[in-house]
Amino acid sequence: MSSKSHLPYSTRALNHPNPLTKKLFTIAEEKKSNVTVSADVTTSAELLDLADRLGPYIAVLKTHIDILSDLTDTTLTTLQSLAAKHNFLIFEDRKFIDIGNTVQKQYHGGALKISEWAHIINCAILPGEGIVEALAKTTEFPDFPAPQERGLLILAEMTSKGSLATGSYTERSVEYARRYKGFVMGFVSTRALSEVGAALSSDEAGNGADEEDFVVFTTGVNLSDNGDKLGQQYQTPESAVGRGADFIIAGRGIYKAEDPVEAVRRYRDAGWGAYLERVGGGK
Ligand code: S5P
Repeated sequence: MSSKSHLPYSTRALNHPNPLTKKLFTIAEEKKSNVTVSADVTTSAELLDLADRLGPYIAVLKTHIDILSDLTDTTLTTLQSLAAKHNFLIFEDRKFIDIGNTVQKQYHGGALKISEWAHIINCAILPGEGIVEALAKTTEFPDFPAPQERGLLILAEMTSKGSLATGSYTERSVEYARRYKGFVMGFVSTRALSEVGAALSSDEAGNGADEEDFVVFTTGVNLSDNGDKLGQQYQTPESAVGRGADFIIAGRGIYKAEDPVEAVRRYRDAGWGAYLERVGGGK
């Protein structure tokens, strides 16, 4: 199985079968940015301010919407307008992890109405294949908004010390991604998983592994720290992209900086430079 990470985003966008992945690569190319900012602030004002100021420099804005102390419908509609204004996608880092019947209700409807405003969501596969199937099937509900603009990342590895998402757990993540690749865009992982995928037999769904092109989002990216006191472990944008990240996710390195706009530009330059290096500098 060949990884597509040596190819430019524009080439990967060209014939990509998943419309949201295609859009994501197109945005990255247009904005010359592979940065996802993890906007882990706790008020709507801070979140919307960051979205507006950092919006021009990012491909994706990642939220933990349930940490906002004052979430309203206006927060969500304004966030959507800012995503349209600055051309970025919204990734709600809800990490669904429950039986199918429950995650469908958490994703579509409920207090957070995630399906209405988040282009990208993620899940952990601890419950088994059913969680991926249930989330994918939610997009077939008659009142599901814009199924072409919704996608899932499987959390195949974690950056925290002692993470148990390793070995066969990570292999299963790749296997489930292949079975539901109409909805699964790729992974949150610390590296490209093409080697892990190669270790598996070509999948039962009959999808040729050579044809697949999953996106890798790598979190735990920071230009100045090695980690925090609660087990987070960091790597640099260069290291993450070198290991196969297509999109780098940085939180505190950007939003806690004295000047978050200056910081996001540094992460963008570092991430883009590493990407150009990886694809041979030709683009
Ligand atoms: O393995 C992971 C997966 C995720 S999504 N490790 C992580 O740190 N995350 C998330 O990335 C985490 O929930 C947080 O929102 C962000 C990292 O933030 P930072 O401030 O440490 O850059």
